[in-house]
Amino acid sequence: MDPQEARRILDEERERGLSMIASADSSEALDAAKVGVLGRKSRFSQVQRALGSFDPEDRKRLGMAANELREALQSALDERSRALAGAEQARLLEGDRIDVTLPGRRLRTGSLHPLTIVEDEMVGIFTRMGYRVEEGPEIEDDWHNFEALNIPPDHPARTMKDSLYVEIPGFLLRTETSAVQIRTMESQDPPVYIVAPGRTYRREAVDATHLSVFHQVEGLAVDEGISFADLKGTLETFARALFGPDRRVRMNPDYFPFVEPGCQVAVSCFKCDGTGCAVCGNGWIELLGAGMVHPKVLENCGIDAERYTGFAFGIGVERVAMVRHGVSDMRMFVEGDVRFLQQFQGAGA
Ligand code: 2NM
Repeated sequence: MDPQEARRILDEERERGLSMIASADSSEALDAAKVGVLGRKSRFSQVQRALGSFDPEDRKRLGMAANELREALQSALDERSRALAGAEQARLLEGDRIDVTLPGRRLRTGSLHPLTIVEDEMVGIFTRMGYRVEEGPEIEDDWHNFEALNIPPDHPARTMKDSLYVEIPGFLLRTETSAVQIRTMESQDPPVYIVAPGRTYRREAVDATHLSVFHQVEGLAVDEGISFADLKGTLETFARALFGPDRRVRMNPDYFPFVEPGCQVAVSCFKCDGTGCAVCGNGWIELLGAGMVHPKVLENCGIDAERYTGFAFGIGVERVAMVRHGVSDMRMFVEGDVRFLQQFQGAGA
């Protein structure tokens, strides 16, 4: 290569390089253009390598021209690079554009199930009176579910008709939470003041007032000198906490094998105050069963029935929830219809 040719190449490379740089439309294309115009294999580098063979005058002149061209190309590269980066940024911003004035999407919050709300409320009334909460297994054995509760082998509650048996002989789904009270009396000495909330099972046709899976809150107080008057006062306190301070409690004799005497308990109607209306019919709302714990039940649990007496009661959670919230059909609690459940949004929390 002679000086004339070097000069010509530099002139051509200026023209070719600037146009390649100007037409690069991505940072990859720009990188390729840089290699093409200034890289080791470029014609520009060939000129630089040839400089050493020129005489001093030409070497100086063409060396300066080459430097000047490299700087020109480099600044064109830098400028193009900035332009491409700016365009890229603008494109990303356009794609990511958000409207901060749009209203947010409303979160769909869940809520407690109405039965949970009512059960919590019932349990809370008793814990505030000093009762502790006890829980137990939903699969029970014959002893805890029947035998210890003074339900003899030929009692109708024992037959396949009323109970749901599991495949292990001698075990069944508990038909009431009383088994929890038995377990507690077996393992703890009096005084015992407990409530046992939980799920219970009966082999029963489902209708507006019956479910085969339902919930109870049962209570038990065993101490020296516990009387029927204590039972009435306790249930009165419960009824007034749940349905208002003016409620009265009525007790009618009833039979349960595990209590003696036993009674059916009704509360004066919170709507008509006992005169009779659409909510109650005759002024009274039957709510629960109760009684004095049978001495045989105490003895079955190793408690001295000469020294200790006790009362017990069983309350249906579904029944209370229906009365409390004006629900006409018990099946509503288990159908999972969101329109039903939403009406309890925010309650009980
Ligand atoms: C009821 C009615 C009356 C009851 C009795 C007991 C126990 F374990 F102490 F014997 N627990 N629950 C009872 C008494 C339950 O439900 C309607």
